[in-house]
Amino acid sequence: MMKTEILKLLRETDGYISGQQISEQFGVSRTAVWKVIRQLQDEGYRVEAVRNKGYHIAGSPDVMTKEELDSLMKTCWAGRNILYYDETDSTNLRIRQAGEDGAPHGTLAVADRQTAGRGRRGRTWESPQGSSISMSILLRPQIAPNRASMLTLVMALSTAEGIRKCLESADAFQDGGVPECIPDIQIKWPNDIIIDGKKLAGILTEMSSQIDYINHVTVGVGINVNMTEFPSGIRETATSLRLECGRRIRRAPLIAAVMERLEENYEVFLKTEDLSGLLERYSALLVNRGRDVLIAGTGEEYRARAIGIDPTGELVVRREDGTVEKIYAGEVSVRGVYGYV
Ligand code: BT5
Repeated sequence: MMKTEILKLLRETDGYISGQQISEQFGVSRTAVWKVIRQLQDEGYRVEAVRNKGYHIAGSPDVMTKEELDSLMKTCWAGRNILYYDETDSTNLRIRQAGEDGAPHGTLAVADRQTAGRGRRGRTWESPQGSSISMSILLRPQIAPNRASMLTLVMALSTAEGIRKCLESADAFQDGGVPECIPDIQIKWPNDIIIDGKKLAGILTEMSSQIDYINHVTVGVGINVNMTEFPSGIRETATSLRLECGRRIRRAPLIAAVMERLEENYEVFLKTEDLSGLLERYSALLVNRGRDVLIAGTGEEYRARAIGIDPTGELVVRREDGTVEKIYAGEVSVRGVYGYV
């Protein structure tokens, strides 16, 4: 479609491109080009026209459709087969079903809104319409089932890196332009993405397996993008990119950026079937590192100093008596001693 092509050209051009150049490139009249530009403007794209210079795209709306996602995806397999829903119960459930129906590795379900978004252990996840990202990817790793929990950490790293990378590009913002400062995006082991002590995103990994064989894994990510307020239960602990950056963010490029990071990090993970190749980058983003944490969940609750993670993704902590222990994500929940982190 010419509209998609012209849009792509405008995005790829730094500065201005003349109507003449566009019409020559596509072999159409300048009036035809002008009509497409008008259509784009009607759809909300901020295309500026300057006499003697031409056209320039200053900002794009937050369109999240299958076409928009497909056009931005730069990966080989991650997010290459997209199932898009304006509304669904939970993208993790859609991917579990797709996995059972034989969908390919890398299939990605994206929803504008979830009616039954899920957290871990039966908790709920808020995913309101128009302002959040709810997505789940289908993975078919040929690894032992007891290694699958590490995929949560692979996704956490990819989400943090993808968000950061996206915020560095003008394409991320509805009004164009790059931000003056990018907030520190950190990881709270094992599955939360944090900005300034508040939860920006969460990850839920689920698996269908035999005793020694993985059928498939679903890794779901929820990201708070353009929300300006939260329900009372999470008002103190949740944040969004819009609240942190003060700007409206486009969701589609963000999804594409996370998929790009995931594809690369997943390949690194598969080489050793653990996190050794990702440890350095993960640890650099680990908000718990060097801090006291409260460990709860296996009966007794105790305080310890988090040291880092080991290559299998377990949190390494030192207890007050000096003994070093490893905490497996499935066993416990870790809370900061001072508030949420
Ligand atoms: C998580 O659980 O953080 C995993 C969230 C995974 C959500 C994605 S969205 C796509 C896919 N489809 C799904 O159905 N789920 C996945 P957990 O660590 O258990 O945290 C849940 C807790 O976070 C809740 O009990 C609330 O306190 C809080 N919470 C709920 N919604 C939130 C939000 N939008 N932002 C921040 N915190 C939230």
